[in-house]
Amino acid sequence: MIFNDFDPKEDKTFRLIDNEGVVLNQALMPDLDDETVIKAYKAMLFARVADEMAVSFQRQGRMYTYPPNMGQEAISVAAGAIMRTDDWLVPVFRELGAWLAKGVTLKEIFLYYMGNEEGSNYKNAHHMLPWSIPIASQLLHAVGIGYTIKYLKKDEVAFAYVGDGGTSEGDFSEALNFAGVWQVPVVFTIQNNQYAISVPVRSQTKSINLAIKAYGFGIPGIKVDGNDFFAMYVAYKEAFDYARAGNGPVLIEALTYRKGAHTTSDDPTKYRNKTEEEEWAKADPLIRMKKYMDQKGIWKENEEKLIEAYKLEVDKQFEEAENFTPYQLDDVFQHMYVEMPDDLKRQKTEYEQFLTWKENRK
Ligand SMILES: Cc1ncc(C[n+]2csc(CCOP(=O)(O)OP(=O)(O)O)c2C)c(N)n1
Ligand SMILES: [Mg+2]
Repeated sequence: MIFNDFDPKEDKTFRLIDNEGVVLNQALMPDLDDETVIKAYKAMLFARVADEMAVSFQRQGRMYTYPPNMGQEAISVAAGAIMRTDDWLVPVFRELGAWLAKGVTLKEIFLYYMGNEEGSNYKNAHHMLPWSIPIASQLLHAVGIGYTIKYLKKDEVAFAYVGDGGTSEGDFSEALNFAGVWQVPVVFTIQNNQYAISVPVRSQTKSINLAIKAYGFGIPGIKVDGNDFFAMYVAYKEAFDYARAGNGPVLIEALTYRKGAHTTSDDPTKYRNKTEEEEWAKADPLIRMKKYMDQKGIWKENEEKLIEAYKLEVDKQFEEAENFTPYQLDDVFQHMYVEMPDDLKRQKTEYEQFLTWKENRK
């Protein structure tokens, strides 16, 4: 098991291709046919294009905010390649590849960032939780889901995400502790993109890495090069098989870099420098995979044409979101509880009175 060979105590990183796309360990490479590799690259490319356009839509004032995924595509695309329809995705907000693999549409994602609750009413995605804004709270939900899967003896696994910053939250420790105690089928991924908004990971913890935290909870942990699709794929496959077989949870630290801003309201030039960005740019997951495919001679597509087609698709879905029915007042109040509690009813009435007052004032 690679989890045994790459011990976080020794600060080892599991990596299969280098920045030039050269295979470092042929014996551990996943047995994927060319078609699957190409499909994964295309999924990363589509996510990159969608991401860049989302930032531009927001800059045009057509969407309130957006958290770019740029640079982190290999992680969630690899998860998407492993996850089955019945497996659960418990996301944060930077796993676009897995969202799309689950069947969430860009239109729904855009609707959410336009402030429309319908964006979280996924029409095609099965076993998928919505955005989690309170950092790390989603991990407890994932453990609850894992507990239920185990209790009902379902053949499912939950994939749960958190950022490096999220590991400092109490919810992170509570969730991993109970996951370990109950031996639930949850694959936890820490997307270590080096920053929590402006706070660098070295200020986040004194641990030598984040994967080592698994030791404290008695579960396997591994640090993986998160910009290496193949390494992420292999780590996910092992973690998935392990959890599914009833052995309990695993923790993967995926080492990556957030190329863009935290969200469109953030300016990373205030807290990080060009040299660092340029260093990480060499490890871009798309460039590495492309170099790998070029060396194998399996990439025959016209990438510019492909990007043009992707742009048209993104544009189409954005327009659909823009032309969607404006959100209804009820949407703000109705989704949290099966029956609306009294305090929410009061707030709703107050808000309706406010709107009437505003209308009459004109
Ligand atoms: C409980 C809580 N505290 C603070 C925030 C504000 N906040 C939003 S994202 C973020 C940083 C998260 O960093 P990290 O976990 O590394 O994830 P990343 O954004 O880098 O993907 C913070 C502090 C929040 N949403 N929830
Ligand atoms: Mg982070």
